[in-house]
Formats: sequence, structure tokens, C-alpha cells
Amino acid sequence: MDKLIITVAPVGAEATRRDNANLPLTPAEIAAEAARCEAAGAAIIHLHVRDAAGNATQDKEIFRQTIEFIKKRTSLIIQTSTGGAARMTAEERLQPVELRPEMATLTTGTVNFGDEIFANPQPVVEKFARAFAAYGVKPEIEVFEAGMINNALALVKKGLLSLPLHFDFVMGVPGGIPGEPRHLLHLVESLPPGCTWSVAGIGRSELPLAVMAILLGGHVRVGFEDNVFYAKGVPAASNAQLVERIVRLAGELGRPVATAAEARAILGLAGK
Ligand code: KMH
Ligand code: ZN
Repeated sequence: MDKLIITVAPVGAEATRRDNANLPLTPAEIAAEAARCEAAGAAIIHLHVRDAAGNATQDKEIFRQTIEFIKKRTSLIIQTSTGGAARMTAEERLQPVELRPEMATLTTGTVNFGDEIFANPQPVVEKFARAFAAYGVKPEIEVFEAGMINNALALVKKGLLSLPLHFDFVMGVPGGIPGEPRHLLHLVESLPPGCTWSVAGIGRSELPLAVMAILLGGHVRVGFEDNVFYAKGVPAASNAQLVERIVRLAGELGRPVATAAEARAILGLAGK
């Protein structure tokens, strides 16, 4: 098994300070949290940003500043979101890819997202895939439903993506695939050989799915984007606290944790 890659998703587009008072919002706060998470054992930061009012934005300049701050304080792999928030246009969402981050997310299908629709029609997905290739950005395929794996593989056949791909299974979004162990097993079994994967369990499914990923040879995403609690009714003190718990569990289960440099080697990013 490869060493365990821990991704932290510290802010997302949906959580607010009402959900967790410790949510980082500004570029400086996100960078400080990134540094704490790297010290705790994270290798990748899945990055969303907020505007001055604390609302989700895909503004390129805010991404640029946040990335600069994170790079000054960490050697984390920076993975910008192209999902943004469900209400955003495709053009808005694509902006951070122009900054040539090492990685960015690519959702390969449409899904209900609570009361909203996270719209990724085929022409949009293909446009995004072409932009990733043009800017030299490695995609992380975000899978909210099982059919999204097949959609990604269809893009490989079309020459728009190449194997081996790295997938992230986002499980437990209301409207998407439930955050249950049997569904994770099905998703993992649906991948072609050589692909890597992580799991981002939403809410209370975060911890059990993370443990499964540690045992199955997958990788783990935690953070306030997915879950703001440490335990039932107990808000997490920080994103780093959630990362620390995964590191402890991985240690108990005999799975070494990857540094950012080791994660680059596992994901084929080294030397880029
Ligand atoms: N906020 C969700 C609508 C991504 O970052 O690529 C989409 C999302 C996925 O968070
Ligand atoms: Zn996201």
C-alpha cells in the first residue's frame, strides 16, 4: 500500500461561522490553518476561498493571494476547487485553473446538492477537462454518484483525460451517494487498475469512511468543508484537530502517512 495521503478541505463553500466559529475565512486565516494542518500531517489542501463578506467566491485574485500565502507557509499540494458553490456559473468556477495550481477538482456529472443542483453537463465537463490540459493541472475527479466514474472513463476514451486518474469519493451529500461502507466498496471496485482514490465523507460518515480508506489502501479527506464536528454535538476545535485524529488512527492501523513530497510522488506530480 502507498503511504496515506491526507487532504484537508478547511473551508468549502457552504459552512459558516454559525456552523463552526473556528472556520477560516480570509486568505491569512486559511494559510495559517493550512500550516497547522501540514504540521499535523496533511499533504494536500483542497481550496475554496471567501470574499470580504465571508461568502463563497471563485474570484481569481482572491485565489491568487490565498495561494501565495499558503505557498509562503507550507509545501502542501494546492488543489483548487472548480466546484465552487452550486449557484455559480461554469465560467466563474473555472477561474482558479488559470493560476496553474498543481491540482484542481473536476466533477464529472450532475447531482442534487441539498435543495440545489450541482450542474455539470457533459459540455461543461469537457470544457473543464480541456482547460486542465491547457494549463497543465492534474485533475482530482470528484465523484458524488457512481455514474461519474464511468463519465470520467469516457473522457479518457475521448482523449480528454489520461490514466491513471485520481478520484475523490464525496459521500453523504443529501442527493448524492450515501456515506455507507457498501457504497464505498462498490466505488472502489469500479475503478480501473492503477487509479488512486480518496474519500470525503460528509458529516457523521467522515470518520467511518476514513477508517475504511486507511484499511483499503485509499486516501482520506477531512475538514470543515465536509464536517464541522469532532464528535456528535461537539464542534471541532480546528481543521488540524481532524487531521491529527486521522494520523493517530493511521498509526494505530499501521499505515504510514505521506508528506507532501511523498504525495507528489504517489500522484505523479513530482518534478512538474
Ligand atoms: N460546493 C459544492 C457545490 C469541488 O470543490 O470541486 C461543490 C464542491 C466540489 O465543493
Ligand atoms: Zn470543494
